[in-house]
Amino acid sequence: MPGITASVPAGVQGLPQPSDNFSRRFRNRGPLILRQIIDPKVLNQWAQDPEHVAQALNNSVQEQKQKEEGFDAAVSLLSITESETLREPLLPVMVAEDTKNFMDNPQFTKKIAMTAREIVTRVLVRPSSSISCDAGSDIYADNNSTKETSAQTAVTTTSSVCICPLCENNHALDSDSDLDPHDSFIRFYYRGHVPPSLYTALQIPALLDSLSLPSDTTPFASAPNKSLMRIWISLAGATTPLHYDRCHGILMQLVGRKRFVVFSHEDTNNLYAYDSIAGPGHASKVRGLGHCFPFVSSSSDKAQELYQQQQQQQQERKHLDENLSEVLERWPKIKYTDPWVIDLEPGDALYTPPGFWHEVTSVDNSISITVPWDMDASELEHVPRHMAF
Ligand SMILES: O=C(O)CCC(=O)C(=O)O
Repeated sequence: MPGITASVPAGVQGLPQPSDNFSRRFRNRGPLILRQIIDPKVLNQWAQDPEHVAQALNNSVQEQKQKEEGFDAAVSLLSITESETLREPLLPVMVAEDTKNFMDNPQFTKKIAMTAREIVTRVLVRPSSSISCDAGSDIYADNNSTKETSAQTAVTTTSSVCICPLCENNHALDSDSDLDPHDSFIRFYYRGHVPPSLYTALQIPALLDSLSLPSDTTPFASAPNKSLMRIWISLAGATTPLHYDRCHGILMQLVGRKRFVVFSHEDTNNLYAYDSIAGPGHASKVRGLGHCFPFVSSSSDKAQELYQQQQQQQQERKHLDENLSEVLERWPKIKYTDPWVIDLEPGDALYTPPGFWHEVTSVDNSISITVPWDMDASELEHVPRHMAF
């Protein structure tokens, strides 16, 4: 690997082992993986009962709409059939012309409206292919005015054969398309609130209980900030670009796999952060990190399978190295950083401390939820000065 290696943070075994591990390990305030912590019954319901998911989303939207007036004015202008509009509420969904810029910011994404059923069908019932690997063709990194030209570059680049697991079976999104929500190749990301009905449907209190969080320690001594809790529903390949949050967060992975690339706040000076005046606060210009590191492949004791795995790993390696070289060429200071690469499976959870940078890529079609806790006053006193909190 040229110039940079990635490590994996401390892990905590999940159920059924009793665990005060989280409590003990939490003191280092780094990211923590909790493997297979989520109740398999809950997982099954989310992965295999699309009706349950659609219903939970519909209820959550109705509930949220009662709280907020006009959740998105643009929604009414969209070409959704009348019968759909009458029968089901519409959810605001982010679409991006590439897959690497899913930020809730009009500079990076458009909003379209889809019914919960449409979202669930695309994510759970009719799985789509994953993205192409165009790690080097960042289209919005420095200047939005490069958008048109670079989007064309992205499409050209996508025609190459990719081996990275994030890029298998690609269908490129046509950059000239009008981002039609019914286009089966459109890439979308739904990020929704988790109002009380969804909180119940997700059995969040039980999930949190199963994490054995240290209840005498900040932040877990107080209740999570429910207003910031989110459900994340994405197609394979969708990437939330590198950013950091002001809260402690636990992401629970319900459906599909997700890859995190995480950096400590100590790496901030080498992460090409936007300043919050010229661009989105708390975000970096760097893209495509998730495409630079190998995936852990399943082990096998059969000689033929092992041989095939080795061949594939060698090819992957070359491809990943090329991606990394492109990233380093464009953002050379990345080589001074120490990333953690974390691949989450359904049933896993990840704790990310405030101020830790993370880029998140959906390896498969994915559903996750995040539960945030606010920093307390004493933590706020120790926020590094170079970070915009
Ligand atoms: O899952 C994602 O795409 C992003 C999650 C995230 O940014 C977070 O957990 O803070």
